[in-house]
Amino acid sequence: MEKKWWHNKVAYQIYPKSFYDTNGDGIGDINGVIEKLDYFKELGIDILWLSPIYCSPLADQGYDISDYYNIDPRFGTLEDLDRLIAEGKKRNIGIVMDLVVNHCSDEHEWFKKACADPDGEYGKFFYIENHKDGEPLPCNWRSYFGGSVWEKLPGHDDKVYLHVFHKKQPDLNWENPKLRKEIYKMINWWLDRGIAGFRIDAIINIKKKLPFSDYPADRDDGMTSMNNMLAEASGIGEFLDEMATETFRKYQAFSVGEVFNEKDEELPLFIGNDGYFSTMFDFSAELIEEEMTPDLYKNAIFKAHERVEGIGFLSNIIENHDEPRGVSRFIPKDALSDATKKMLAAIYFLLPGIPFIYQGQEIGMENLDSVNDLNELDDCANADIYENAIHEGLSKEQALQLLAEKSRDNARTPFQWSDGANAGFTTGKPWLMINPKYTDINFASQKDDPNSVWHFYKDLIALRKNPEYESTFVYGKFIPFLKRQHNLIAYNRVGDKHIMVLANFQKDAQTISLPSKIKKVLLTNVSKTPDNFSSTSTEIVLSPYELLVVEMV
Ligand code: TEU
Ligand code: CA
Repeated sequence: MEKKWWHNKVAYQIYPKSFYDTNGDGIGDINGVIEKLDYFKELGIDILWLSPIYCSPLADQGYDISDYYNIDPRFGTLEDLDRLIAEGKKRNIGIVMDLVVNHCSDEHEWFKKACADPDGEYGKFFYIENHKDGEPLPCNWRSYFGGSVWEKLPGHDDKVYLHVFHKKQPDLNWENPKLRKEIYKMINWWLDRGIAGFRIDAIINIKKKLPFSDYPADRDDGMTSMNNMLAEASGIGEFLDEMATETFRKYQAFSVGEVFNEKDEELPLFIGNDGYFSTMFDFSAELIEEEMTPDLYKNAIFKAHERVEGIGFLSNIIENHDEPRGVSRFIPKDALSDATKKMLAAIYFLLPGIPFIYQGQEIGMENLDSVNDLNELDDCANADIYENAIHEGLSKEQALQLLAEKSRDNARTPFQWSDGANAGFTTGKPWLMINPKYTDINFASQKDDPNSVWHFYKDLIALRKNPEYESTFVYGKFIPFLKRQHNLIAYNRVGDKHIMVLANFQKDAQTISLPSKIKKVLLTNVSKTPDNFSSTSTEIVLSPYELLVVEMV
């Protein structure tokens, strides 16, 4: 594998609206990120990915962009962003923007022009079809947020436009070379401004199976999940290769794709040497539909990494702004503690690939315990989850409970800086409720406690970057250990050094036989001290939920 500058980096996702508010309007801002740059420096972060801050009506929290060349005034100005880029550079922190190009906002000038003249140049930037009332729609695809993907084109009773997400997110027509050129121009404009790269949103959706056609209904609304269409759409590689050549490759830019349905044979094209992207997220654990167990989690992440071994780098996460909190999802409720949060952190963080931390994860932020009313929350995806639950026969209370477990808002409540007013996030009224757990879980209470979750993350990053071990963590082989042993998540990283990660994911102790003796304990979730392991045998007993990261003889 060719070495690239991003291989040894640690990345962090900021959800700007909920990160830190500096002017008291209840909305996090770019200045808030600048103020906290030393926080990231101290933690050891190299790359900061900012969820969208472009001009937007915020129908889908900025994933609906109305001007790709400017910053939404609620987040700041272009000058603020330039300052962030410059201040980041001083600290060796690269800024990564979110690239949302499957769709734009219906308030973007392209869409306004398309509405004014659907047959003109900008009409061809979108998917606009003729449709008369009473006739079937062009196809029965269900949008990701519920309801048909088709919506009446404003001002034209006889036309509809396609939106696979919210109706305020019309899909851009990638089949049109003029549109593609506009996108590449915009990407390069940002790269010229000095950003380190992009996270590429919802990119698998840019290739549609045409002509539009129905798939078998999978709910009694007569519609079909987008996945059915995506499984049949082929040819996305031409778009992605062109985009990479016209943009990222010219700049050696970092690019991380939101991709989750690639076929085995496509992997080298996506993330191999000079692939379409530098890396893509590993969503294998997030996609598990059954009730979560340690074994399911292990099998998913191990399989994902065995699959890309020798080909390229995955980006590892336990959560993002679209998921409930990782600790609430992957750790059984009765076992949720600082110790298990640390265990989960080490398991995913020391896998091959690029570790991403999502804002608040490093202090162990959890899901909401309950939701009293739909209005307490914000996300445009909530209504579909709620209504579908009611439709399936759940009570109102059960449907709200489901949202407390599944809503994307779990990850979007403001960062818990302290146990003070509004968790120290704002002096004003926060745009979204603060998670009531902020009095227990907050940064201020953890920063001086060497046994806190926050310090564990700091230690984890420092360990991965320790010159003695770095090449093993970055380029060492990944070899699962005792893969079939129930509730044990264990693997070897083998390079210049032999390192093992051993996690006993259960409430009983568990005995294992190691391939050799332990030379040194590098990290544990039980106590901070042991430098030399006293064990003289290769058989060790892991206590309940014990994590050990060790160097082997
Ligand atoms: O998400 C794309 C995506 O496919 C899903 O994770 C999606 O959020 C989910 O199915 C809806 O419940 C990206 C962004 O990460 C997400 O925040 C945006 O809403 C979406 O694209 C549209 O831009
Ligand atoms: Ca603000």
